Amino acid sequence: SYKFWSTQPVPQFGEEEEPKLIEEGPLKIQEVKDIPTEPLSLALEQFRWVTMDLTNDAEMEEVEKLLYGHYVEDDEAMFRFKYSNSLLKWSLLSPGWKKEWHVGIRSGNTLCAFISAIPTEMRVRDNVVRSSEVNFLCIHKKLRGKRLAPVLIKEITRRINLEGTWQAIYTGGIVLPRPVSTCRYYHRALNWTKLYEVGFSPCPPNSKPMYQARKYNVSDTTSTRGLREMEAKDLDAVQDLLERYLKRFDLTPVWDKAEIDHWLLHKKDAPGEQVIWSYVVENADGKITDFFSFYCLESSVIQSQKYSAIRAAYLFYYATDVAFSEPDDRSALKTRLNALMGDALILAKRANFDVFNALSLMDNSLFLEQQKFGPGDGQLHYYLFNYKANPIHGGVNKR
Ligand code: YNC
Ligand code: MG
Repeated sequence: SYKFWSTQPVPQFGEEEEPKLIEEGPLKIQEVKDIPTEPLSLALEQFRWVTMDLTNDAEMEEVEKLLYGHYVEDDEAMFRFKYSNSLLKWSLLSPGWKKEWHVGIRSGNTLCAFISAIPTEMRVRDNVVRSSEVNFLCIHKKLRGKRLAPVLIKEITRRINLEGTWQAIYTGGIVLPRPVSTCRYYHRALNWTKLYEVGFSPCPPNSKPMYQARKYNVSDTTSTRGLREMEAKDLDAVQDLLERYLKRFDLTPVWDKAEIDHWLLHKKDAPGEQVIWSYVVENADGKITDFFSFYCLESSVIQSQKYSAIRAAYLFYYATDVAFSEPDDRSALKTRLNALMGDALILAKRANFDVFNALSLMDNSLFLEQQKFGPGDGQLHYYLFNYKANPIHGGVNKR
């Protein structure tokens, strides 16, 4: 019943779902010379393809506005992701970004649909795969249900293929053929009263708002000795630590120095709002033993007199040496991660976040409960395009 997705090089439901191990790799092999050099035709006359120049403030603002009004909402349509200008720059102008991969459709002069990709290298178990990360698929609410999404997806596929890239990774809240991994969102209130007032956090029947607010109190000061903001001088140490830590997982990005710099290091002199918060732990010998990071993604509160947005911190990458010094000791790792994440909550609270979000991936199960995260209703499915792989438990992060 997936009219479009059944025609695409992705694993279909029903095939090879038995627990036997399959050989991993591409589903379909193609060559650049066979890829059309002209865009797909847009059946409807008023529509035309545009390549967005996101280094141009006015064009970036158009994308921001489209997403602001029409991007992802929760099931009850209470909240909608609100990507800031700086968050979009961080997400879409990452090292190696290509203008051709920022694709829009205009109707007259109005931007009414968008899809994007950035280049990235991913490791699926033992294979490092040149690939793209597709994100920000968005169609104006008035143009929904007209089969425009498949057209956007085919067009971005063509543009990615023209660069000799044949694989993609993408995520979504809906079920499509066929997730390689599925995670759940967890939320940790930092400003419980506000979350309650906007309808995000219910008050359990056996509790009272006052008790709930107290339950989610965090202390003012962090407790990990040697914890400080990450700086440019830490790039090598963080890259080395993260690379070793990520080897423990089956689906991860492979980042070079420029990507570590881009994705993790906040530039104090950069204009706009801060997007990424990264911290390291430096021990007495000057060695970096741990690091963690989170980024800021607000959600518009669609109906509220009092608040227009929720400020959410999303746990991003982290790593700790404890995983190697005590490789078989889950309890040592658990203790350390709880100390680090307890401090992350304090720092996020200090930076005025209302809630701290994390997914059920990496080693997060070791601290979610202890740090008072609760499961949300949202699931996040991970998909690979043109790559068959055995099911994966706990891998990448997304933005
Ligand atoms: C979705 N999120 O199943 P079938 S996530 C992929 N991802 O096809 P129409 C989706 N496909 O079932 P509408 C999808 N949502 O017939 C729907 N589809 O096979 C499929 N929402 O098209 C759907 N952003 O145009 C169906 O649907 C077909 O008008 C129906 O538009 C959908 O960015 C959408 O949630 C999502 O703006 C654009 O509802 C619209 O409803 C919307 O009739 C709010 O489309 C915002 C929203 C999605 C966020 C994201 C990741 C996107 C990944 C796309 C797939 C990339 C594949 C890899 C390509 C590169 C390959 C290489 C190399
Ligand atoms: Mg449509």
